[in-house]
Amino acid sequence: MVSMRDIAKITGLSIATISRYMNHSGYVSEEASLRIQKALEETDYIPNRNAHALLTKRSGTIGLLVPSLVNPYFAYMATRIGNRIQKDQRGCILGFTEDNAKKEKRAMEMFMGYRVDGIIIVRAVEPTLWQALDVPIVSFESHIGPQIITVTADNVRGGRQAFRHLLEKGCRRFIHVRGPRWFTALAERETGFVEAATEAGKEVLFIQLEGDYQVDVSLDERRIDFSFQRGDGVFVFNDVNALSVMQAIKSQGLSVPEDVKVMGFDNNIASQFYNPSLTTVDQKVVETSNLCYELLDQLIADPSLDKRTRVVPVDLLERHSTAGVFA
Ligand code: XLF
Repeated sequence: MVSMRDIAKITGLSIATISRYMNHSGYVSEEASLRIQKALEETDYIPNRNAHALLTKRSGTIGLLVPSLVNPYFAYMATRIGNRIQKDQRGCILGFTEDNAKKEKRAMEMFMGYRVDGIIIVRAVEPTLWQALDVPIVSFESHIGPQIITVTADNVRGGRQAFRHLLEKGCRRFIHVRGPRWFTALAERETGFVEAATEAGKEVLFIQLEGDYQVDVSLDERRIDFSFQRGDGVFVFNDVNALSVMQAIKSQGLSVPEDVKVMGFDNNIASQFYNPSLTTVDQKVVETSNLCYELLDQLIADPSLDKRTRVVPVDLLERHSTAGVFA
């Protein structure tokens, strides 16, 4: 493997100059920079990250913690953020909470052990774990504390849009399938849905699911004990769970959207391929992922960055699962 010494030999410059150039840590003339860059390219030089870390006192790694990769929304988010990390020539340490406080703690200890330069945590279970850490953190959805930036979708607005859509579709009963009560985003979605229903003088019925999808949960285990009727409009807390609901509706001999209209929240990458394709509230995975990474990157450079919550706008996306209007 090509070393810094080899680059010094090829360019006729000192190792100190090469090191200053590579670590952006002092003056290097334009002419020398061009010579070094040419030699690096011609030799396919791979920088030694450990040496760089010692010099800059930064590990060059980011900790990324997601609930799991089973839910396509989080899989997409992790891929997108991971790509940004890689593009900036940083390392990524990926951890999974599966919405479990013990797993979250273990991931936190691993990140701190590796001295990561920053952490992005998606749907933190245990806010107190993160509050006292002396490392830049961006949190998706969970409000950890005033010193930690939260990025979240406009969930209340999304809930309101969902209700208005089902109302326009002539639905007669409004059902909200809600997920675990501690997911902040879900409480907000529910608030928007219920507020809009109350304003329209309509009642909301609830179905409670105890978890989001995890590695060992099958559709069968989440059988939904509820009697659906023709004319129902169902708003499910996220897209992947809308699948179970459509399954339950079909198993009762009803069709979506002819008998029951169903919609989700996310616009995960698979929702367009469900049968029927799923109407949903698009919570902009690309913008959200980019924003999380860019904020963390800025925070690493400048810890005094404004810590206010960033809210990403949402849009209703109409597809086949709510097609037609009930007479
Ligand atoms: O935490 C919420 C629930 O599920 C998150 O935004 C998601 O919608 C992703 O599927």
